[in-house]
Amino acid sequence: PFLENVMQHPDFLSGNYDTSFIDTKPELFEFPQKKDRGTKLLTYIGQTIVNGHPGLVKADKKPTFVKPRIPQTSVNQPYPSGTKQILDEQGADGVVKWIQQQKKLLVTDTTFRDAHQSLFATRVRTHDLVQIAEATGKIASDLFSLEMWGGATFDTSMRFLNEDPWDRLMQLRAHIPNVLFQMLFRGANAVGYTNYPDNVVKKFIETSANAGIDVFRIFDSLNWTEGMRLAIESVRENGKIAEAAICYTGDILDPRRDKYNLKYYVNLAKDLEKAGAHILAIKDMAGLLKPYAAFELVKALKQEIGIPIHLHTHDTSGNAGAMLLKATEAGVDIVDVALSSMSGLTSQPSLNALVTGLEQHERSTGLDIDGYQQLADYWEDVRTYYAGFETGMNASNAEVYKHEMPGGQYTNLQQQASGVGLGERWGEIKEMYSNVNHMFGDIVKVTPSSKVVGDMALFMVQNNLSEKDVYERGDSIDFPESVITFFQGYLGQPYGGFPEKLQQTILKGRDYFTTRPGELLPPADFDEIKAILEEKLERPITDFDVMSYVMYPQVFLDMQKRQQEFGNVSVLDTPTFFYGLRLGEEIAITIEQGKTLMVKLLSVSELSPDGMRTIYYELNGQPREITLRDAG
Ligand code: 3PY
Ligand code: ZN
Repeated sequence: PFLENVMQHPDFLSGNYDTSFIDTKPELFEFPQKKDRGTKLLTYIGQTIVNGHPGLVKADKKPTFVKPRIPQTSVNQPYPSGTKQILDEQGADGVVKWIQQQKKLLVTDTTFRDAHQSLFATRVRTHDLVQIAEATGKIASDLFSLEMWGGATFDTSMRFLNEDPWDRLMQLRAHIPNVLFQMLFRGANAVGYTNYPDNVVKKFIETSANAGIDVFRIFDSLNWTEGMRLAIESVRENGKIAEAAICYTGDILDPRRDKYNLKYYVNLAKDLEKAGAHILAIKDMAGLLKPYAAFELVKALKQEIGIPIHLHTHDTSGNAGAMLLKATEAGVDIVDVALSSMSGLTSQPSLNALVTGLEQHERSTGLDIDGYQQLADYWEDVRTYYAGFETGMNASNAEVYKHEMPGGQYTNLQQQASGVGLGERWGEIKEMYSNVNHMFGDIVKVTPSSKVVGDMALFMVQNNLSEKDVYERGDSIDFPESVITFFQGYLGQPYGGFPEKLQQTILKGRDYFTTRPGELLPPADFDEIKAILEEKLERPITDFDVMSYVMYPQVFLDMQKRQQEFGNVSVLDTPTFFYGLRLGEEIAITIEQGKTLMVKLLSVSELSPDGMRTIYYELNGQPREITLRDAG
């Protein structure tokens, strides 16, 4: 009967993976008529001129931007060999051995993934990554790795940028053949927000390994090893590097916070080493690891485990630079940093500052600082394109030690709060976030568990509920869906278990998992999904499409629809993508190698009585017009 309940669960029926989702939503397949590529792009640009870009305040006029400085590297200059060659020639164990032979501190650059995820809502487009890819491969060849995929990028590239995440991965791989590519993988939640059946997790890893990922940083949002084993094994089976993470929360130096003490982390690390991790990651997603705590933690781990240690943090409090130095003294092998112009605050600390700060030290990184300055210059210019998505945080803030919100969640939750009219009560929400964490039994908070805490905090503030109200009147309260499924064990089991009374109050007799959801969820039928998509979309469907669909069915199909209407908008430069064109402006759009469209904006008509505007262009010298609705 339990399994039956699972199958009847609304989450399952609405389906993250099964094909019933397709049957219940025929409107998803009503596509607009086929048009040529030029018309589609003119429609997109016109739409952006008239109605602005979703999520951006509509500008009266397209802002002006400087042309990004791209470091000059010669096409004839070969790519220096790097860590990727070590993996290809000596395998994952060869890389581990190589790391252990290094005295210098090794460096991962997160600019391509976490830096922009944490600074401006994961909005960096493939276009801007590809422009700097060759220079990155040639200049940054002595990095340990580039973190460049996974986490929120998979979802956002489809949802907001109309881009295929797989295409980004393969384009970057083609331009950077020498440095290890690293992704963030949410264990049983893959790159989504809930547990997937085991065959989905395995297939996703296999597909990304084939497309170019070398290092998989695997974490579980509750530090539940059971949720990570399958991913670790699958990465190993694919000959890639399994980096398993302990997510850091609390404060090991504070005797009052004894749930997550040094012993807890050491035991977890030992479990992950036993489970087959090649590297251990310390994932400090909120930036709570204090400098002297880092020293103690890294020192203890170096004594207790035999695999290399890779440290990830966020600089929200402003303490992260100091923390990295203490971790370096304690013997950490690899650290995550971002190019200076993409560093600090909710992002990672600065690569350039770390590299120069450690010069002459016995563990100096040996990286060429002039080259990295050039890469930072490029990102300084490109970052201005995304100003409309910036967090608005101007200075570091040590309050993070109190609310413990991950770097990537802070501004999202703030947005969510404003969206439901609670912008004014942000202070209360932060405090409630901390209370909810306490009510939930002090849990690890990272995607997706952090979202559950955020949803509950918002819900309580919105409905003026205190903790006492929840216990006393909980039977008559409809809690948010994410909170219910969390207490049903859909994200796995928290350390120390669920608080029983609250679980009963929230579940109201519903069934719940005590084992791994992935074991019980029926496997996805990839062939069936492929066949149906092929029929409905009337085009050949790749394994990549199938995986995108399985992760985010609705988002994937919405994107297909927009692609039918607007074509491949990833060929547009970013200012045009966000702001359209200025009157009289002409751009060249390379739609495929050797095929360029010249597009010039001539004029935009007044609003017609039925709410339409006509945009007059020149396309390759010929007049063209597009008429569309002004949403007002
Ligand atoms: C993600 O899962 O996207 C994260 O960055 C978690 O820290
Ligand atoms: Zn992070």
